[in-house]
Amino acid sequence: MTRAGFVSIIGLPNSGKSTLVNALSEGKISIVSPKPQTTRQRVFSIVNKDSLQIIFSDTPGWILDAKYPLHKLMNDKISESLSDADLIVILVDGQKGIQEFIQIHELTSKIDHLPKLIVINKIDLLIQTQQEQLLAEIQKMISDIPVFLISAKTAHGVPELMSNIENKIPEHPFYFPDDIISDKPIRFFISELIREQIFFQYQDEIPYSVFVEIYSCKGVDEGLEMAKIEAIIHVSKESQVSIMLGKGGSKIKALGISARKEIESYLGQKVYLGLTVKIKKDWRNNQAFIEKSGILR
Ligand SMILES: Nc1nc2c(ncn2[C@@H]2O[C@H](COP(=O)(O)OP(=O)(O)OP(=O)(O)O)[C@@H](O)[C@H]2O)c(=O)[nH]1
Ligand SMILES: [Mg+2]
Repeated sequence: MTRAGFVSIIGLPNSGKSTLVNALSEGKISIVSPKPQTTRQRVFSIVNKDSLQIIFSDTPGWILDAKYPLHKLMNDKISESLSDADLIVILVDGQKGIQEFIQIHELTSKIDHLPKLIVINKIDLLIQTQQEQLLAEIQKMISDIPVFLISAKTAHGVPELMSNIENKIPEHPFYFPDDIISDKPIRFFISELIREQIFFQYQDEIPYSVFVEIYSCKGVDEGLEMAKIEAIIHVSKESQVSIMLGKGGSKIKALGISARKEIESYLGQKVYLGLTVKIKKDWRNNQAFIEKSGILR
């Protein structure tokens, strides 16, 4: 008999959800950056082990003061991921202390029909007494949910968490063929790798103001010498075009080089990457456009 199930990782922005999904999947599925609100949509990472299939659902961080339609739609993605979950993993940034736990606990306490695990992350940044104190404070508030202390970054505590998750997966036929690792197409991962580099190389509003569209993607196949990928980086206002480009095109050139390297190692082949910058005025406020374009799909 096979077992299969959906596990939703939820938490506030920057708590380490994508890092954890990557650690549990032993591979890179989700992009990670030091800035909050990196993940915009729900990303499945599918782990297959003999007769067991676990589908981890990485979600955007819960945005407490959703300002833009984009933010509201990101919150909707979290609700969507809870609707079909078999298990919820509530991730808390241990460095933020009990306050972050209280916030996420308030948001999730209404969900009482699903099993939950509480995971305190980033314990590599806490000393032993801080870890013990936080654990005690949490256990004082909830007594019926297991609590794990981990570091998604160093993988400390991750194998124990994984085996606990595995034990909670119900008997069910596989939901996906056993040779695929995500529900998203290659184009999605390519656009995410470019967006990840934008998070690393640009400051302030820029990473939040862009979306990356792959409009041409040819020759993606490890057997071929080179893939040719053309991407458009859409910004939301005029002034951001020159910031994206940099003096004499220096910034976009550096972005192209680093994104190409990431894509090459992801695809396992040489890549030509063409980048173009365009304006899609104020797109984050344009709900119809966000829905139609598939940015969150
Ligand atoms: N020291 C330390 N840093 C961590 C750990 N886990 C994640 N981080 C860092 O925390 C930052 C945010 O990690 P992400 O995985 O992008 O967090 P997220 O919850 O997916 O963020 P959003 O998608 O923006 O909601 C990154 O700089 C990570 O490297 C950890 O266990 N220890
Ligand atoms: Mg993320």
